[in-house]
Amino acid sequence: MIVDRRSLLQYAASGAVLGLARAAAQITAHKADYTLRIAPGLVELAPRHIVSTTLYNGEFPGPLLRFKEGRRIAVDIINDTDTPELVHWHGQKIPSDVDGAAEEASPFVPAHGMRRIAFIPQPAGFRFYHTHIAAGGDLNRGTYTGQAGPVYIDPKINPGAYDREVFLVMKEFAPSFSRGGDMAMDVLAGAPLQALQQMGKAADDEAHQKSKGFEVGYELFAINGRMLGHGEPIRVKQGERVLFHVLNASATEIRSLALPGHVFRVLALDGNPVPTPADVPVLWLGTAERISAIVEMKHPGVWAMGDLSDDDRRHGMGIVVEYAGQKGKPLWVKPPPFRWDYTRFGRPNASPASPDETIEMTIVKRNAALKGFNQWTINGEAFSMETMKPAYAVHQGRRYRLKFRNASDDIHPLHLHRHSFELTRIGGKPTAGVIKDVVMLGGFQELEFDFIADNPGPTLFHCHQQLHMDFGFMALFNYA
Ligand SMILES: [Cu+2]
Repeated sequence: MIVDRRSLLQYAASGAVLGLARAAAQITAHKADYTLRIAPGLVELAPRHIVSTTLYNGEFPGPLLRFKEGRRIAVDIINDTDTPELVHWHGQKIPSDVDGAAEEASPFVPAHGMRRIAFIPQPAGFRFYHTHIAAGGDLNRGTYTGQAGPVYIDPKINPGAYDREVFLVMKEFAPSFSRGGDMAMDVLAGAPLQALQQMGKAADDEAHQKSKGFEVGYELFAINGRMLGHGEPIRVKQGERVLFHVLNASATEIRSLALPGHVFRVLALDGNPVPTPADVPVLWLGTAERISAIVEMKHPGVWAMGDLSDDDRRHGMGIVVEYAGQKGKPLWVKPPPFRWDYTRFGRPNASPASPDETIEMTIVKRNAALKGFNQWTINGEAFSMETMKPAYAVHQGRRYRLKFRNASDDIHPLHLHRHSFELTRIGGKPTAGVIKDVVMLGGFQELEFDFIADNPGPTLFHCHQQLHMDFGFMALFNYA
């Protein structure tokens, strides 16, 4: 078990010393609204592929938790594993002590212990929960495990312009390390910037290690814990309007999704309604991103809805969509090339409010600098899990613009805890009105988003790629 000094202190304070007796008393006093039990278990991806990993309530994905906006809930988190755990409530505006991140001083759920947390779910929309444990070089920890599940916070008023909802959780299993890996290409709109390419090259030249660091690859791929063709198909009728809530629960990968002969009408990104709903042939999702999109079922057949990567789809990344009365093998048709452009969902011709302050962050990769792993720096500094030193102080009520410059070829799904942000410039284009909590920053590209400091408490910012966050790509904001 790897626990750093500070985690150990928090662990001691939170649970191990006084936790169990008090926790037991809490449980008997009243029942929580929800219980999440963290324990090892099996996932049958297919009859020949049954994997062992850590799960919530013995299933993958973890149970769909439906909350009501603004109505307080209590959750008992029971940890039946040998290591302390953290459940992070991704995309919610809640206090630091229940958010589920050690860097924000949320207490751990002790090994073989429990913790009851309570909070008021907000804002409405598609969120999720997942472990926030650093994995480092251990592929049996963190988001490499099966610890992820969807949350839907029902708004007070639901427009309901659809016939039914289907939740899809995309996730890989059986990870292993390799030297280098394939980078997703042609995913995002915008072009690489020369100045950033030169900066990246300078960092490469400076590196002691000439080889690239380790990357993670996977053997098995699944939607809702089933490989393509091995789960129940999504059974539809002609004319039906199906609202898909798609979550990329990958630890490290960018995913795509297409349904041959159909288009997705994107209504919400990361659970937040977009100003301009638009039709797209393909969904692209960085790690931890969510998309809510309606598909009008008007092309009868039996289809493979799946990832554009032939290799990943053949190893399971897909699900069958079957029209009533149709039979046969599911058909896959490759869609034409399509680059993801967040600005198409923004307010047309709108300029965002101006910020009170702008913070610039330049991201550099140090090849294989940490025992074969790449190290990541923001403005020359890698985040230290030892000191957890805050990098920025923010003032309540102020609007901050974060300007990112990516001097690496990797796409980074940038995530801010406990706050939503508004995209203001991406791929060289200004935009407004797109509210998110994760956004993909393209290789050698720039991106800007604004957030309002309206939820006091330590606030973590990081790349959601597990290898990047574990090896330096994090920063902590404190309220002054
Ligand atoms: Cu990253």
